[in-house]
Amino acid sequence: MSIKLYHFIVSGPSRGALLAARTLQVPIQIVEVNTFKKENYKESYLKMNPQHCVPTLDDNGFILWESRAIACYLADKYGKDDQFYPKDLQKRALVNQRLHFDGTSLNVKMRAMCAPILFSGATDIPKPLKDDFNITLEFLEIFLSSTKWLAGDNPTVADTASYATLSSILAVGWDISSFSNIQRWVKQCASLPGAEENDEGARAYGEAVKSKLK
Ligand SMILES: N[C@@H](CCC(=O)N[C@@H](CS)C(=O)NCC(=O)O)C(=O)O
Repeated sequence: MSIKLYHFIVSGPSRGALLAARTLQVPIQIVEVNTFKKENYKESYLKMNPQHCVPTLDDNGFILWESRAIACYLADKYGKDDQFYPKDLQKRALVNQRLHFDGTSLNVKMRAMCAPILFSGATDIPKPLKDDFNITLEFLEIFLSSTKWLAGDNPTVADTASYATLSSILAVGWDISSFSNIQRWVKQCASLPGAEENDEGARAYGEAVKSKLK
């Protein structure tokens, strides 16, 4: 009986799923899949996940990918209480809203800036993309103006996913000095179980991007 996470430490989504597992204290066996070396295209991996992305969870034969779906599944199945992913309909809906904000805005916009540098030979980030990302951060700043964590008084799957994303761009050197709520929240997240491990991967991501910037 083992729960495996096919994981690449450089990948924000992969770190997001692992950070959720660490916060929930779910024992996880990590299987490294280095996407820079195209290990995610091996036949055995494609058989399990034809979408060839990391992370992928194997919970005793139950296979699941999409980092946020993995985090929610782990919280529902292994959470000792329902704080990390509430069962109450409206509390959960708010967590889902913040979680989807990460999945459809924060992370997507960060990738739009960094993927061309990592994979397509770009050497700088176009100003419109930078401006757009800062607008997204303004929303995050507003969310954090009324609550300690993204969706209330305690950390949830929305925080672990968003922190995995934000820590990557912070490691690239993004300036958040004008966002005081985000700064406070980043400090809180840095004390979550598993945050150090996340930050190590974020630094690797940051170095990979910075090494290709002009
Ligand atoms: N929405 C997905 C994104 C997963 C994703 O794109 N992972 C990247 C690494 S950050 C990957 O595996 N890229 C290689 C590929 O898709 O072939 C999630 O949150 O799990």
